[in-house]
Amino acid sequence: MKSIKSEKILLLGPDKTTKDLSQKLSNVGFDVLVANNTDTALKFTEVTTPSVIILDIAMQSNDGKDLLTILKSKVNLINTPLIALSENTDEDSLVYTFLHGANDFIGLPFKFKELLARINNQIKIRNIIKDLEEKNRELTKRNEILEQLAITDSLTEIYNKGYILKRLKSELLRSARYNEPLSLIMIDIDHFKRINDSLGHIAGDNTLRELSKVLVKSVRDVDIVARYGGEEFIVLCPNTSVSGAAILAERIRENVQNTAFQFGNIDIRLTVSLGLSSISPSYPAIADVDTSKLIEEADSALYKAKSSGRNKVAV
Ligand code: GH3
Ligand code: MG
Ligand code: MG
Ligand code: MG
Repeated sequence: MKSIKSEKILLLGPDKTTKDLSQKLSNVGFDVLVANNTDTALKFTEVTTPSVIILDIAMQSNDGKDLLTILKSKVNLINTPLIALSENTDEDSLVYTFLHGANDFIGLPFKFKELLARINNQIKIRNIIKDLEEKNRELTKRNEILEQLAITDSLTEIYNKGYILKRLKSELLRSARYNEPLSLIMIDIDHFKRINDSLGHIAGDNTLRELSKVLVKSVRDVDIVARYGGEEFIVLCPNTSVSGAAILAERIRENVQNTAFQFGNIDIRLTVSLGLSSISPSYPAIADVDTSKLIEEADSALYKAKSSGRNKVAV
């Protein structure tokens, strides 16, 4: 909790209200700013956000508008409690004051100890709200990080299997809705075991990370790249026909072949095999297509690419 000394009070009202009160508030340690007219009051609120505003509602703005309403509409004062003072303590005046946003009310002439208790109360409430807001911001941030972690592959930092399967489902529905094709490329590194066997798992892991970067660089921003399993990857291509996906797959194949994956001072050379599957909008009842069907078809195409010599694209 802040010490009372650092709490700033903006005291607004005619001289007869503020003169004595400002002295008393200063004496108990508040940092008091006094304004006897609307212009000065509004200028103060531009440059400082007080802990509490005390307003004698006898004070009106130059154009006769209610200063209470003006202050309460200011964004930077949204969390600043306002205590209204008034000689009118009849029921209607009280209701009006609270309806226009006052957080508390005290009749004039005020009793100083009562006012002080009410000020401290408002500061306490404001601090609780501030703490809650801070905690809420932290939780929101933490949730965002957790949500990101839940869909990210920890080794390569691209999307993980869980995410691509979910996304595949939603992209299928989207394709059906907008009458668009959808393609999927399954990628498996050729003879990857040899890299682990000859250079060790660290080299293997490093290569998987570098390969992911090559994949991400090879595709469009709207394509989704994920690690599906150990050294298998999926690229999901919305609004892409089989011929478009074949061009992309071929580009990926070439990019991987032409990349030297550095590990220490060793240049690791790799190739990948790629299997394609595609759904065209003319496909009957595209929305009913099981997501596993696209994966199975890409998988068997990948098997063809492997068995026909690797470093190939197959449909
Ligand atoms: P091919 O695909 O060409 O048939 O041969 P391959 O040697 O790549 O065989 P396979 O696709 O079955 O590859 C599996 C190997 O990938 C086993 C393992 O050594 C390696 N691997 C899988 N996941 C990881 C991983 O997270 N890190 C490392 N370093 N290696 C992995
Ligand atoms: Mg494999
Ligand atoms: Mg294999
Ligand atoms: Mg492999």
